[in-house]
Amino acid sequence: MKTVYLSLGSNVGDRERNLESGLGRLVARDFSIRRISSVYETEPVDYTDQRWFLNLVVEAATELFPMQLLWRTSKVERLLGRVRTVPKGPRTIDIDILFYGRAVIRSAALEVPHPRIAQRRFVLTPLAELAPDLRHPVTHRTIREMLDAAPLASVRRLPKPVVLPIETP
Ligand code: PH2
Ligand code: MG
Ligand code: MG
Repeated sequence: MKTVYLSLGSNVGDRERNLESGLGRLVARDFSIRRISSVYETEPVDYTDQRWFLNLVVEAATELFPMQLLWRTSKVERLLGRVRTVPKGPRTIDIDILFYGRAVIRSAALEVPHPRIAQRRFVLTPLAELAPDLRHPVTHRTIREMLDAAPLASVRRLPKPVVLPIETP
């Protein structure tokens, strides 16, 4: 069983509902969600001419291997009707693998830890709620240290948590 951290983001349609249904569809016998951060409304970065995002981070336990986990997250993105148009542009749901235990993977299909964690407050802020002392396996910096050094960008915590849909037995 590995502990993994995933980042979810949505900026198209009913953003909150997209996050909830994305979480619900990830869950299976081989993937269980342990903790969910607050939801943040975040200023778009990289490609800035788009709607603000809702972002959150989850901690999960999984028996899936990294590529199997990537197939699962891609499947959920497709199920929610994600269409790839502009790179880093609007999306109904984006699910990124941030950390997979302490594994370091650098392949064409998958890079873990996610290569842009240290630059992204929309990832670091929710992640710091769950695991402020988690260390990056390559740079050895903690989440809190990365957050303190990250470029400024607006992230606002929303008061209402997302609700994980009840699992069907
Ligand atoms: N995702 C991106 C690019 N920019 N900006 C915010 N605020 N939130 C995101 O999830 C996001 C982004 C590419 O995946
Ligand atoms: Mg992304
Ligand atoms: Mg992605």
